[in-house]
Amino acid sequence: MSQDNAKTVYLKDYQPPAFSVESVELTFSLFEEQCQVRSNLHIKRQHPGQLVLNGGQHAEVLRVEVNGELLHESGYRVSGEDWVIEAVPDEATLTVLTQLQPQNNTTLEGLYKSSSMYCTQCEAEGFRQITLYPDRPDVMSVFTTRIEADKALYPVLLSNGNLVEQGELENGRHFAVWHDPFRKPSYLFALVAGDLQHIEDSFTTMSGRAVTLRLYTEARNISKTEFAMGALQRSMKWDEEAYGREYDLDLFNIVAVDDFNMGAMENKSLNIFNSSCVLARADTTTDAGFQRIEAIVAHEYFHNWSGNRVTCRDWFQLSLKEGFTVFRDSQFSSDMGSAAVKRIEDVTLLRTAQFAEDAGPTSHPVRPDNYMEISNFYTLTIYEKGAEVVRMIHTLLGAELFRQGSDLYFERFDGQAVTCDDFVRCMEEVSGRDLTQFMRWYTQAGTPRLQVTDEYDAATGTYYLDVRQSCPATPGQEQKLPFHIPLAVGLLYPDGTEHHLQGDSTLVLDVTEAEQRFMFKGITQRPIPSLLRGFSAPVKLDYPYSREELSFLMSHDTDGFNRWEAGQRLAMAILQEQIGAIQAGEELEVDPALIAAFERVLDDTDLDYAVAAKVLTLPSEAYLAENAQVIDVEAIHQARRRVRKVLADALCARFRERYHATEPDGVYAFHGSSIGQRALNNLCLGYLLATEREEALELVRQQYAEADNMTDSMGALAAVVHSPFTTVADELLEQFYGRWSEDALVVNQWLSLQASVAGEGTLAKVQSLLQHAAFDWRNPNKVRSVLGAYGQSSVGFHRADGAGYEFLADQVIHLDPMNPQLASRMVTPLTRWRRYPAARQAQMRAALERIAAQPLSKDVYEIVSKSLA
Ligand code: 0A1
Ligand code: ZN
Repeated sequence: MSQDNAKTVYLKDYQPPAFSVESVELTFSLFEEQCQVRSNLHIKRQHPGQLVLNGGQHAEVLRVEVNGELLHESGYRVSGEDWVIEAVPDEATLTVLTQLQPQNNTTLEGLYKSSSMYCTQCEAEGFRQITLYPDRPDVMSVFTTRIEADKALYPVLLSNGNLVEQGELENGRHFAVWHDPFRKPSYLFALVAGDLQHIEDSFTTMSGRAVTLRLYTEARNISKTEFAMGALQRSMKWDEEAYGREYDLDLFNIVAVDDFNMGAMENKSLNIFNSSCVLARADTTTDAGFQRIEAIVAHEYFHNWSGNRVTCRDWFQLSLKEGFTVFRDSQFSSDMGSAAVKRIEDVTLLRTAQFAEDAGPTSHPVRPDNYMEISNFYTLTIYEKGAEVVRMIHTLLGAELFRQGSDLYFERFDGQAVTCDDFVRCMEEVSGRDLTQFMRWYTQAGTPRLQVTDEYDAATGTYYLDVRQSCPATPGQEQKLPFHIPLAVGLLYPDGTEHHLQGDSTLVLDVTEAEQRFMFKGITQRPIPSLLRGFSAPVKLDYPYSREELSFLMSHDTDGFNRWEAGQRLAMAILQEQIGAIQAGEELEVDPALIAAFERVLDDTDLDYAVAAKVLTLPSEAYLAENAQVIDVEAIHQARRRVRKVLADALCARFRERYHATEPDGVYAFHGSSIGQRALNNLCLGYLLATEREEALELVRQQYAEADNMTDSMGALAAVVHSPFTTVADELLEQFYGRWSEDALVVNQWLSLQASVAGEGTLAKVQSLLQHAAFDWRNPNKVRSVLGAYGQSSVGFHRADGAGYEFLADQVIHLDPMNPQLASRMVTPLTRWRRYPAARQAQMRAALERIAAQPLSKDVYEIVSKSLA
């Protein structure tokens, strides 16, 4: 493992840039063998210090001039990616000429080729792979971009801002000039050149300005663009209504590209999307896929204010834009669909994946104070926990004051690069609240634990809640100080009525001490507490609920989220005792309380279908693993399978009834009630198949044959692929591939379904998928569909012989030289080795050590070295 390039950057070392870039003119000359970039920077001194530019290995510097004079070797010093230019006048024009080979750039950072088009990805530090530049978010400049390319091959030439000029050149070439009037950091720069089709629509803003909206893609995908266009219009409207944010240019472009490391990118007025996160059609995309696309389109659009107009001072502040924008997109999704279901999904992701990250070797605060490779910090902690932190501020202040705080933030910092403190200070100012202690959410890592007990004094009608908080040590942070935790509570009486606390059914308690007692007066009977309503803080909460109390809350809690949560707690307790029994080699009856609870839900035809489907879904193996002291993959898998089968057998008739009763009529439509119907249908189908009866298999075949949409096709296919009916599974998988082999996005769903099967045979299957014609190492979606899915496949990956770990290590080593960002993501499952029993720990460590023995990218080096430390 080499440490040469793995330097740690610290927040405490932040210095403002010595020079600003007042404006920049870029000229890209695109040719098949190479591309040249000429850049003119108009710089101006702001602070004492030297001019530091950044240059990456993909940009070969051909020439640098200062005010038209060639810069000689004595005039600069290069250290790593930093070019320190000596003796520059306080105002100057720098000219930089670089040469690139985008066709060979497999890292997908900077300028690269995807299919037949050129595109860019500059966040976080990709712009330095294009030209020498002060590539840091606090240098904001006005960009003018000229693109020259062959007209037949690249008829469409796009960049940020407005098209100001275009025309013909010699030799069948043409050019376009784009000007973006808004100052922006280099990470928001974008360029696209290709043979693209587009759809066009418009949006009239609240002040009456007409904005042209275009969505570009290669011709073969044009039939999948309409949904995203609608989602964009809904987002623009919502941001005006909910946040008073109006779009600021006359044109907004989205481009879909096949090879992309992340989901999408918010480049100013030229959002670039991974095609999997923007292209959709009923026959190729599941309901979950549609919802994801709507959320990502909104997320990127919302960045125009939370990210672009107001950006981050440095990359430690990444959650300033990401946490806030995820919070905004989740509010949008709640408003577009079911708020209860959206909250359940967000919390599920947070508690399985983010909590696991926060308990592992790469745990970091929402505002980290150091990093080696910033690309590794686009994490669930920055995004999802960051959103929860903003959500807590919203809970503490209330909707109205929060909106005032956000208005103040956008007004005060428009056009600036700022910090998380600046954001929180606006919230303090409008509310008069002191959020000093609250800031610990930004600086302390780890998931706090709340231990709640209670006491009821019948004589005085007083009820007490005793809350103790703690937070486990995380790397570099042994001791934690108490957090400021908004704890939303309600009190229910045994007859199902609710005690009103200060006139409201829910009261938000400010938990600020390590141990704290809360007192409630006028309580006429011992109540059942409904704690952490709506999941008001990203914590783990313990309270000694009895199974009767949980069943009671499942039916009577007035908080929709906590009704679901009570069911999850009940199921968890029952699954955990089954795990214990399996480990002890004993047979234990599945507590009939769970069957009874499920039966009540199945009988409740008034309950929203989508919510019912969530309530009837057992906690995942990943969630069970996250909550285990030591992860016994086998026992977890068996226990969950067993409980599922017991529920399926006991309630078979009910599942059948609901399956038929909720058969959607008419053709596919993407709207609330039919999404819920399909979710509940597919859930019932899954349970029916879990009975392992032939008649259920017939239902699967029938649904698969008759489906007019991907949700139902995939529902049937997934049910059978995860069942013991392997012959039928293989038959349908083959049929599916035969039908969809030309559609890469559908094939990806087919790949990941097979790679995620929980079985010994999955490794061999995954090995053969890597050889399949449909696989391509250079396409991150393919790699994620196979390796990413495999790493999550519980018993498929965590084989007793350790072959899964060996295999993953080999693939990471193979991938790293091609695409470090992606390789580094693929390592994640191995980094969690401390959570497993000793034998598996040793095997996982050995796999990590083998990776560590290779020459590695900074990306993989950081993750591997931190997880071995
Ligand atoms: N800012 C984008 C996500 C993104 C982040 C990093 C990237 O490259 C390292 C690419 C995209 C978003 O939040 O959508
Ligand atoms: Zn984002």
